[in-house]
Amino acid sequence: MENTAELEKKFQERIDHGEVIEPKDWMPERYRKQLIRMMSQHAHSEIVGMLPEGNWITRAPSLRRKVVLLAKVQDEAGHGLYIYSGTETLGVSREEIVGELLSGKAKYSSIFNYPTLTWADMGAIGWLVDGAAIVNQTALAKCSYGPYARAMVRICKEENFHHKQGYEILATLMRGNEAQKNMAQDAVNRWWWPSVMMLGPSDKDSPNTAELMRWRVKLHTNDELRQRFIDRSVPQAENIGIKIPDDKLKLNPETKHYDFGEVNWEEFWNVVKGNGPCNRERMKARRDADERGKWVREAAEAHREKKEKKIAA
Ligand code: BYC
Repeated sequence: MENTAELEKKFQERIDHGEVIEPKDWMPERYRKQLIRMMSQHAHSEIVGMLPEGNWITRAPSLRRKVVLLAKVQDEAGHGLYIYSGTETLGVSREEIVGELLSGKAKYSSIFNYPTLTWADMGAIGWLVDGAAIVNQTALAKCSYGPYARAMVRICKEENFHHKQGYEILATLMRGNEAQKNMAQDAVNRWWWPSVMMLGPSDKDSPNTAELMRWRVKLHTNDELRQRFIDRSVPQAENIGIKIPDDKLKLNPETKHYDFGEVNWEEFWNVVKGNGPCNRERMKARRDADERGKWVREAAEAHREKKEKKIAA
């Protein structure tokens, strides 16, 4: 019988050789816990993330826009469900992880605590929020835990569609009249910095990164991904005449990356702690939905019990 230290050593060797860890493989308890934390928070973000955009389905400016937005919001539900299923492979139940969201113990992404004030916000979310998510999730598609990595492959394909539809909304508005251009610019002014923050605290304030990188759950640090997101987004903004609200943004000829201004980390932590503009509203929406769905769960349970009794008889 191998002791824990030997098992941990072998586990780390598997990780270092680029092997994929599957649910029935031995894994350190802390690896399991970290994945449950990260994956469940990711799943919650997908589900809570349906709310800001769901707000505009009934007010989409054309039938085409409504159909596309409906499909996108529905995709987010699907993402949440794959990731919840992936999390369950680690030995926790759906009820447990959803319960942690509803009790306020588990987090979800800070970005979804901002309001969607105009139609242009649908463009800014698709372009910036999905854009930041793709940068993060393309790396997660190569992470060491098989079920999470595989879920990310499909999710990234759908996120690319979301990113393009958002960019197309903004590009269309930027070809419109002054009011439409101003609306697009105003949306980007409001969503840029929260999107930059969404990639997580700066590396010096990120307690989980070192451990997650050692286990190849994270392949890059938060700051590395933030830089990648900014480098990709600036030329896209220039292409359609959008100005990014950062006076310090400048291509550094030496590093070939964009230098950027100071992130307001006080705002970020304030939102993470539950004091953003829409935290209370989002949690209320999820708690109300849970309450409204109770009878369906009870009916399904009663049906299961009846079926089991029939089989046993
Ligand atoms: N918001 O040590 P750190 C989408 C927390 S949805 C809130 O760097 P880690 C979409 C962090 O949890 C896609 N909290 O953590 C859907 C930790 O607290 P705990 C969402 C944040 O795990 C609908 C503490 O701060 N994507 O695409 O190494 C419509 C210290 O942070 C945030 C994911 O969830 C934040 N932004 O790195 C449109 C990706 N950032 O848990 C689009 C999966 C940090 O110790 N997650 N915190 O109490 C990850 O990649 C990583 O967990 C993070 C954080 C980069 C987010």
